[in-house]
Amino acid sequence: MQDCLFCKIAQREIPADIVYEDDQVLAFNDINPQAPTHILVIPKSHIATLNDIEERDQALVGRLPYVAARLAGERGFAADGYRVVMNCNDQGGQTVYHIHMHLMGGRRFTWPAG
Ligand code: IU
Repeated sequence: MQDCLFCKIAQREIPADIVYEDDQVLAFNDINPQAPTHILVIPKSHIATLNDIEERDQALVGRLPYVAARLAGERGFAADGYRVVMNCNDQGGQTVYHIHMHLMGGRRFTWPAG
C-alpha cells in the first residue's frame, strides 16, 4: 500500500534491520526497543489493523506468532518467557497502521499492561 511505512520496509524501499523473512512474513528489529530483544513481525501484505483481518487472512496472521516463537527460540529466551503484543487503533496504542506483532524478550514483564 502506498504511504505505508511497513509496506515500504517489506518492499525494501526503506531500510530496516531485518532478522527473518519468508514469502509471507518479515521480521525486523524495532527502531525504539523496549526490551533487550524487540522485534516486529509483520505480514508482507497490507492489513491496517486487527479489525481488518478477513477470513482469508487467518493462516497468514497465524504465522505471526509462529514466527515470533521461532525467533524467541533462536534467541534463547523461549523457555524463560517473553511478551508478544498487538496494539489496535488509538486507545490500544497503535501508531503504525500495518498490523505487527511485537516480540519482546530478555527481561521480566509486568501485568497488567500500562
Ligand atoms: P505500535 O504498536 O503501532 O505502537 O508499534 C509501532 C512500532 O513501530 C513502535 O514500537 C516503533 O518503535 C516501531 N517503529 C519502527 O520500528 N520503525 C519506524 O520507522 C517506526 C516505528 I515510525
